[in-house]
Amino acid sequence: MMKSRTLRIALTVAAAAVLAGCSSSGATTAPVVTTAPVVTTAPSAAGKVFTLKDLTVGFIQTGSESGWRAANTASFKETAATEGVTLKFYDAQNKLENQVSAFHNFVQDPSVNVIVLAALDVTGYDTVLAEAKAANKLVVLEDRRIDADSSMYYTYIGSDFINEGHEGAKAMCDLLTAAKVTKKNVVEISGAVGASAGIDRAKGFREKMGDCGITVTATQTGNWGVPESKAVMEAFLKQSKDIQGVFAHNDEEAIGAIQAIKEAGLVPGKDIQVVGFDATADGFKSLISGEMGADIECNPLLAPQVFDAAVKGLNGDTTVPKWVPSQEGQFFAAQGADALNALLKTRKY
Ligand code: GYE
Repeated sequence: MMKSRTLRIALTVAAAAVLAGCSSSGATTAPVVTTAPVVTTAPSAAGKVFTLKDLTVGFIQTGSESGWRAANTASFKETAATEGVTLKFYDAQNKLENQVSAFHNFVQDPSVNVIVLAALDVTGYDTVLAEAKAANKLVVLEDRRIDADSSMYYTYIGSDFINEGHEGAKAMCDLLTAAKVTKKNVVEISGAVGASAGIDRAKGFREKMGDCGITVTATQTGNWGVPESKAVMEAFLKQSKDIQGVFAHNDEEAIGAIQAIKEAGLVPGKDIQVVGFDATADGFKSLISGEMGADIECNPLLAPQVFDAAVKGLNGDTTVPKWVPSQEGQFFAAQGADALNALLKTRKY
């Protein structure tokens, strides 16, 4: 029996095909399965040199779950407007099946010559990736990696989340050492289940946490949001007050944990050390107040690199690596409010 999620995806693809069949003529046509011939836009059509203005990008975004995501979406909309790229933006509202059906529809759409995917999950795209390959549509992954053979997409532009996890563990070690605590019990508020950003940050953190004897005593998803993460931290504190640190997979989750810590009468940054990820403006404010001790940056401004790679791909350039890691750093409360405030003024997110 096909696993329910795979069945749901297959049904979604078939449904999208039927819908595609319906929408064009209005009259119901016989259900077509995804073998319908699609209009191909072979890259580097003979002699044509593609430029940014030739791009019609079908962009499949995860949703709007965080400050990081808002900055990532703005990067695509603003860069497209500046560079004259035609952007067909799709917000999947954090539903995998929505991403799969949008992907299918962009493969069917003859005007689209590049599909850009910010993947909600590491799996679930095999069918539509194969469709895109059959239709000779260029696919670029942005932000998050997927567990697919790299021959199924042109390139992936996004962060080294495992390295971010390493940096998070190192920062937590430094904070706990500076706090002179003997025990190093850390609770984890993880990202949405299935997302490579969360999976890899968790892996990276665990690869380095042994350096100072950290133990992860509890873990639960906060789905990248403040209210859900606050509730998770409240539950952790009810279970045990023997917590010295919080490893939160993004700034919203760290801010939720900070709210719960304060409502429990404890002092974040003193009684419990908090490490977050993204380094958005809200994350910076928590660093400046000293409630968050470290914020591991993750760069959302990826559109220029993605569009440049797409042009190279359409022009048949085979020199672009399969992964282009983002440039990013780390920020610490110890840098001091003045320095952090000065930095904050220079940042776009
Ligand atoms: O950390 C989080 C967002 O994929 C890097 O997704 C991104 C993550 C980011 O919701 O805030």
